[in-house]
Amino acid sequence: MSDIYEYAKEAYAAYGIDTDAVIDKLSQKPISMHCWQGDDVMGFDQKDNAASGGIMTTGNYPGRARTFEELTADFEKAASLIPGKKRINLHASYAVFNEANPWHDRDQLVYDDFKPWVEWAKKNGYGIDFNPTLFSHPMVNHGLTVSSPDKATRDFWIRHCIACRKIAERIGEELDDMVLNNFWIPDGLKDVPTDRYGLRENLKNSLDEIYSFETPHVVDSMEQKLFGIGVEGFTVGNQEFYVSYAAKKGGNFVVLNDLGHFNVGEDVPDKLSSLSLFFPYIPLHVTRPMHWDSDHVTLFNDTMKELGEEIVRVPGLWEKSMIGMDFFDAAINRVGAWATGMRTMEKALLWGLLQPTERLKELQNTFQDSEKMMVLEQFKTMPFGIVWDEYCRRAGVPTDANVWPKVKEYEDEVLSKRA
Ligand code: RNT
Ligand code: ZN
Repeated sequence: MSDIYEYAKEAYAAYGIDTDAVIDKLSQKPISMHCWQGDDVMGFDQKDNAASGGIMTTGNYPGRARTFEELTADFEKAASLIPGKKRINLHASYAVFNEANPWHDRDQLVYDDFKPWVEWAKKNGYGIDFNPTLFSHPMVNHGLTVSSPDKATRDFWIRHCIACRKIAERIGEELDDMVLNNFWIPDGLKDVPTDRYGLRENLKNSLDEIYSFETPHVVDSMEQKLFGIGVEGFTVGNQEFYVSYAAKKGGNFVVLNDLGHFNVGEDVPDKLSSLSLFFPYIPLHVTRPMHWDSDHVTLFNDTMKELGEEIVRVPGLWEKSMIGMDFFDAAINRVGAWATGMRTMEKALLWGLLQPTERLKELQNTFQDSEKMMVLEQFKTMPFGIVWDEYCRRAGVPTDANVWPKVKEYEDEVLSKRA
């Protein structure tokens, strides 16, 4: 242990914060790393399928993963640069097809299509989360899927969603774990709606059908959005719809908050304490919106610090939060993107753990506002970076200055050789 770490340890100990205990706690909290940063959300099931249906990736940095083998290799490389426990977040579009398991469409997916992922995850000690893929597919009809007025369209996607819940359940059984199965349903209209109710009624009826059977290993979540690309006029699944739906269903039905899916100025960290009073799980998609839901790589900014603070401050939220990342930048090295964004999340949690939480609560509740303000200021310049470095060292991953050299080495040796 370095002298400098001893210095930081003492500095925090003076305020009742045990940095060794903090490091241990943080190393046990899993973060779900999304598979889709590695290949620009293309997936394996459609030919050279740029993301469409409400989302878009921009850039063409060389080295995109094109196969299961490449994507898992890149994921493992990135994981070796990130401290802490990891899960992998999979989309249904990443079914593994080959000669023995020829292509079939999304409404026909079965567990075996994902078996290679499960075996790989077991080998690496990763948990798995799952997502039905209701975008980047020819059956997205006029921007609509399960809420479409067209029955054939609705039925196709209902079959897909049911297949996905069964797959998620089976993954949970195989891993003896809870799997987050998150629905992001892109349905919306390009221009102003004239029948909002009808589409929302379709969505409700479809969800009732999709959720008509029990899946004890699955946390069923729904992800709201303000608007999507090409569907700027109206989104069927807004926050009120999904919060109401999940609350009525009860049990493990919850809403997922994506940091990029709200009005500018609306604050996701602020929402967590409200949801936490009513729901057993609080899933998140952590991303960095720029002007809109642009899904830039997360950086250690004020929103992220506040997120870390809330996850620590809200009673039970450390356990209840299911943190997943959701950024995809095709304009920069993708392994570097994963490493940076995931490390940011770890930093945010460490930031939260290194705040004098109890004291700050006490100060607010006894109206000592001046002191509260000053303590908050003081903690901005505590030796946070030293504890972060020590956490990385104990996890056997590089400190910040040494991440890029490792990424560059992999780029030179592996990524740049991909035609
Ligand atoms: C889109 C949603 C959704 C996707 C992923 C790929 O706006 O955030 O979560 O980004 O499912
Ligand atoms: Zn998301």
